[in-house]
Amino acid sequence: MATAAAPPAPSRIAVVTGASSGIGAATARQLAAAGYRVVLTARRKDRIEALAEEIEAAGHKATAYPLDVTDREAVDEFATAFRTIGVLVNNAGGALGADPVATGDPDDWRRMYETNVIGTLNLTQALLPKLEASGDGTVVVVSSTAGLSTYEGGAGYVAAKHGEHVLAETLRLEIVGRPVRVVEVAPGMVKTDEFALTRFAGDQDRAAKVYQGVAAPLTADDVADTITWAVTRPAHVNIDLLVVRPRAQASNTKVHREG
Ligand code: 8X3
Repeated sequence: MATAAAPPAPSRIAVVTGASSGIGAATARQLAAAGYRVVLTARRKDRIEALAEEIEAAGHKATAYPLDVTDREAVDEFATAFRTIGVLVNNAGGALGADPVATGDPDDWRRMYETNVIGTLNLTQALLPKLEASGDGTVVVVSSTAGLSTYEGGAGYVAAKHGEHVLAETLRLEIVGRPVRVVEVAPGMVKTDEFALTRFAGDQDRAAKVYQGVAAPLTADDVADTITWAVTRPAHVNIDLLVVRPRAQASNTKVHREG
């Protein structure tokens, strides 16, 4: 029988990137409820401050720190605020466009690589010494099922998410023997307020079509739940990779739609 995970010591800090909405915000709420002092980072200061207030009002610990994960200088400065960190959740990122390879915008591809891969690299490099200093750290990479197989119109995003997947797999090899786990959570179809809308530059109709007829796409809370579960396993248990999809989605290209 697995040993129950001990609740984290009150000083344990969990840093969540992209905490202003969706999976990041839900993860911050759930990790705070699990006993972590959460540090919310995102570019949108007002959003993370409001969320930190909400979490504090619920009796948990939260602080907001505005941060652009692609700004390495700012990330290094952020890292100086901590002596040790228990958990880093690399969630910031997202998709831009769904054009075929033949016509995709190279700038979208670059931006996706920057936010998803370099953003994760920046935070992981800057905080790894702090995670190690905690004696039991966890790096979570929130990738995607797009990091494991491709689909038409997805190449720019798929390439970036494959990059994140490779980062997680390689880091796990490189730091084995040190007290830091590397966990990858790869969600499939998750209906959040912003993911599809951002992908389609605010086009509500195109965004709505992503989920059309799907009885129950995953919610941000479903994914936050899997992240929190993985993080709160006993320290010797490393959940390498969790693939999470709604029941209606058998693969990136096989989705059951009603009507
Ligand atoms: C989101 C999954 O199918 O839109 O990461 O690429 S998908």
